Amino acid sequence: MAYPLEGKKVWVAGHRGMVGGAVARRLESENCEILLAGREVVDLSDQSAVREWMAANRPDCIVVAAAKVGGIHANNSAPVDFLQSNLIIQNNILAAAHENDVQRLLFLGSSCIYPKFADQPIREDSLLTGPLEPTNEWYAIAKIAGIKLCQAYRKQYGRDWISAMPTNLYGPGDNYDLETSHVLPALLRKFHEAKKSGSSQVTLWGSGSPLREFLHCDDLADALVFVLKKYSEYEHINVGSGSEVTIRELAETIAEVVGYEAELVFDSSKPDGTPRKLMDSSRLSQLGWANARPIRIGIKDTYRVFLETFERST
Ligand code: GFB
Repeated sequence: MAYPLEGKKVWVAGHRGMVGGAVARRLESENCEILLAGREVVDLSDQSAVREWMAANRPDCIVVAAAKVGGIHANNSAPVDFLQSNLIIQNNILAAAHENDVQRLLFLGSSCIYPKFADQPIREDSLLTGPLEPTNEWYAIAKIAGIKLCQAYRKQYGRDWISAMPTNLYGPGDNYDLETSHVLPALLRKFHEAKKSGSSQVTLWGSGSPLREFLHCDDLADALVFVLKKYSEYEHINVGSGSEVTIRELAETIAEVVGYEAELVFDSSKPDGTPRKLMDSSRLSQLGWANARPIRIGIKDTYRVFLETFERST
């Protein structure tokens, strides 16, 4: 095992987000101490606050799940936020981690780091081989900088820091705001609300033809804990489910799970984004992890939690 977690102090930075929350839940079944700190405890955009908190808490290991994230429209309309906030957060965490001699760190990126027209399925070595997708290049550049900073610390200081690139994610704790969310939570909410109001139509952005690969956040968390224990390489590692659907097919599956049929209307004023981004996760499967649940099962689980939480809070 490259890095046993037993007895380690593991800080999950960003535990209030969907991914960080899933990682924190998954770590409960490891024999480690989990450190969590909300924004009121440490503001990750404040370099001295991050330094002080880290010096006081001395983690052995950090999972960097803290980031400004959002769907295609949020990315496209707030480029400064997606580029600058992410650079600041990750730079603060990595610099303080080095100062405090943190042995092990896992940085999380996104499949949007790859060129818009990368060969499919996308291998790790496709990074920086072509132009990015314009709707999310700001976020992608920040994430590429994070990968490179981990590699730089590894090269210059011998740090055992790694990066993982998850595919499109969904699951409990997702953002359901229709302006800023990703497609899966948006469509879950739109079908649910159409069912409640009896509306005969549901509007989708773009053409419905782009392909996306989806992974449930609890499966991602399981894969990340696996990676944390087993992987120690300079190059980042892809984490995907291996199966993709068109946005239209996704809508049809969501309609079945919600139990409501409606006419699909396509809003062509909204962008499609990348036509396809299926990752090659064979590096991960060769290490021994390939355990993603089928999308229909994942959506059912997500809708159950949506009904229990989001519905009650609105
Ligand atoms: O999930 P999504 O926002 O992000 O959109 P990306 C995926 C596809 O679904 C696009 C379409 O083709 C959207 O046009 N879509 C259809 C919708 N209806 C809707 C809707 O109601 N809401 C949303 N949001 N989309 C993001 C990046 O790209 O993926 C981020 O912007 C990040 O940087 C993330 O990498 C994983 O897959 O296009």
